[in-house]
Amino acid sequence: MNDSRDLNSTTTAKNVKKTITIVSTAIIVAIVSFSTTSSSISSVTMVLAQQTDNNTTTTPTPTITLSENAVQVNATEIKGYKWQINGQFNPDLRMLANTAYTFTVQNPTDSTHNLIIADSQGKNLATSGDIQPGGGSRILNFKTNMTSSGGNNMLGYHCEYHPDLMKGAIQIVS
Ligand SMILES: [Cu+2]
Repeated sequence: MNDSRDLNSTTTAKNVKKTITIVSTAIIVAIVSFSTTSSSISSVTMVLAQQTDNNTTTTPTPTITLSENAVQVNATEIKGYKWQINGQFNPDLRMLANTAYTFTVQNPTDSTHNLIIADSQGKNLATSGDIQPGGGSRILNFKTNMTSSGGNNMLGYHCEYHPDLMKGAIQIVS
């Protein structure tokens, strides 16, 4: 019994070794074929950088393009208050020029929030008004202008009551 078990484990060990060799070779081949263009190299570098970030506490800010007029926004409380927009936490937004957006803002948290879109000088352009805690909901309507108007295509959003926690940048793109 012992002998056959040893034989089995030796065979298994050999198979594992063989599999590892095959996988390593496949990875090397993949890296070599990725390295043939410079854009592939930078994407590999980006993946490596992201993995480094995951090992620390830093999470890169997601950027999403709002290609639909209707946008769902939720106030959330996970390690502090954050806006959740189309499923992402405090994302930077790309909004299309000359487009009317309707933000539906819901607040299931235990604190009042207020979604504000402001220009780069901090001037409020649109506000949802106070959204009551425990399930309150408000609509914020906002129509973007041309990207070139006054060179002011960088905007931002935040909460009036938690401006350092619930915020993100907005870029108007054509
Ligand atoms: Cu808030």
